[in-house]
Amino acid sequence: MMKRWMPGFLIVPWLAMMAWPLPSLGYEAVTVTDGGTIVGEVKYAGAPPPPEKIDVTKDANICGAEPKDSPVLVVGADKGIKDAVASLPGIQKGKALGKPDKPPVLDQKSCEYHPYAQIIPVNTTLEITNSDDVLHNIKTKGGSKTTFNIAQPKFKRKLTQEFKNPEIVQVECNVHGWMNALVVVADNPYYALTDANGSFKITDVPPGKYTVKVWHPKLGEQTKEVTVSPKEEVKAAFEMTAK
Ligand SMILES: [Cu+2]
Repeated sequence: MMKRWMPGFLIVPWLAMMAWPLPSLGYEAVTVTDGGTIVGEVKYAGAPPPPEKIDVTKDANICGAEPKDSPVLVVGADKGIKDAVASLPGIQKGKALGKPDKPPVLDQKSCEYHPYAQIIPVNTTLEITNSDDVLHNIKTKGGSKTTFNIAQPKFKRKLTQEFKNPEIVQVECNVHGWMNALVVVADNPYYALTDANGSFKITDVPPGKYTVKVWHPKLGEQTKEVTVSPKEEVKAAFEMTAK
C-alpha cells in the first residue's frame, strides 16, 4: 500500500510546477522611477545588397503581378537595417509586461504578411486574418518551440493562435513561398524593433549593466554591454553584415 501511495504524492508538486506561469520565472515586475533609455542603431557594414525582389509565381490576380520587395532584409538610405530585434536577455526586473489593449493581428493581404514583424507579450493570442480571396497556409519555420501549420481558405477570415513560449517565431506560407513574418514573443517589456533608419529605443530600464542583443534572420546576432544610468540615455551601435 505504502509503495503505491508514494508516487502519487510526489506527482502533485510536479503538476503544480508545470501549471506555474512561465513569465514569473526569472523576471520580476517592479516600479521603475529612475529608469534610463538605451538608444540603439543597427547599420549594415559594407555595401548593402540590392533589395531582394520576389517574383509572384502564383495567384497573380490576388497577389499582384508585379515583383514584390522582400521585407526580410531592408536597408535604408543611411544603411540602417529595418526590423532587427533588440532585447535585453537576462534582465531580472523592470517595468511590468503589459497586455495589449486589443488582440494583436497578423493580416495576410495581397499575399504579404502585415506587419512583417511585431512584438507580442508571451501568452497572448494572435489573430491571423485572411484579407485575400485566396488560400493561405501559415506555418512555423523550424527552430521555435511553437509549431503550427494551418490552412486558411478564403472563407476562413480569422484564426487565433496563442504563443506560450518567449522566443522569436518565424512564420511562412506553404502556398506562397515568399511570404515571411516574425512574431517576437516577449517575456519582458524590454524588446524593440528597429525602424526604417535602423534605430531603436528601449525605455524605463532600471539603472545597471546590461547586455543588449540584436538579432536579424539573415544577419545573425550581436551583443553589446551597456551601463544604464538613472534618467540618462546610453547609446548602443551595431554593425551587421551578411555572413
Ligand atoms: Cu499565402
